[in-house]
Amino acid sequence: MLTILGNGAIGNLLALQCQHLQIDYRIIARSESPTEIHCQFSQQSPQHQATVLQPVYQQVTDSIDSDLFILPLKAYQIIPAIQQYKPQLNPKVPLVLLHNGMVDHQHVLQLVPDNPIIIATTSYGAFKHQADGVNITGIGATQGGWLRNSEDNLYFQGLFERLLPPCNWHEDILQVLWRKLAVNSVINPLTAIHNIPNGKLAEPQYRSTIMAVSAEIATLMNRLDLPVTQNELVSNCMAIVEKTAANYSSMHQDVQHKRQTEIENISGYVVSQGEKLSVSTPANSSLLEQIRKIETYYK
Ligand code: KPL
Repeated sequence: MLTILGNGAIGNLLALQCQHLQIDYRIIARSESPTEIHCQFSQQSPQHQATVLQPVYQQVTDSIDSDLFILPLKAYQIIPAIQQYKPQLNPKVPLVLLHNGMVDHQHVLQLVPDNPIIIATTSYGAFKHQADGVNITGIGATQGGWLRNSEDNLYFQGLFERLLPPCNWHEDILQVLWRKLAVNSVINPLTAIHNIPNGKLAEPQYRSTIMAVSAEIATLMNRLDLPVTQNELVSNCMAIVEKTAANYSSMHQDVQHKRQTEIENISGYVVSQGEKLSVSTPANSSLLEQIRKIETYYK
């Protein structure tokens, strides 16, 4: 049995996969709990057809004693959620932290000193257009790794990867997370500030910012013993810009809908690491300040 925290777009997508694969699951709803959710796929295939999900919920106060406790949340919700559900969480249950951006891993390890922990990030695209509807816009890949090992990593990996295949497992998940952070540090704030789809970032006026943001992150990564070059980060980022040219980034959508963005866990994380390691990060700081300013307009 799997427990899924929250019925956001990715939470519903996970539940849909469980329904499809006949895997027993429960959702702990954090907002409304509709009895039916209408799921649409932008790219249809025999496995990806419009479907009605009939979600199975558990009470917010029920104990969490399943095979995996999956937290498909915004990065800034991860620590508060662990604090909230810790009292009812069996210390043997592995957590799967599934999010964009970075969270403070030391804090997580302290909060749950016994539970095994997977960190994962996915490039599946999904958004919730209403409480009882979810659009799955992209079938992507998932990257995962262990922050704290379990007694049987392969068993738990096997369970999780059925839900968001293909799933690549990494010995050094930090490398992967930092590389994803570098992509998000460029695409998310720039598309939100300039109100553009991802593909527009290929235009020359954005080049110098992309270079500067990537250079700062490459310096930080090298300080952390995660070898990389600025060029690698820039070409990684431009490959995603091209691949997702027509998409609007998650931060663009958050700003358009006047929702809290993940900027503190993206550019904010880069800047705080810069302060810690005495690496100057003016390009990332400038993006951070611009998004903070946009957020204050709608608060
Ligand atoms: O992860 C993304 C996001 O929108 O948050 C990218 C990779 C930028 C794709 O849009």
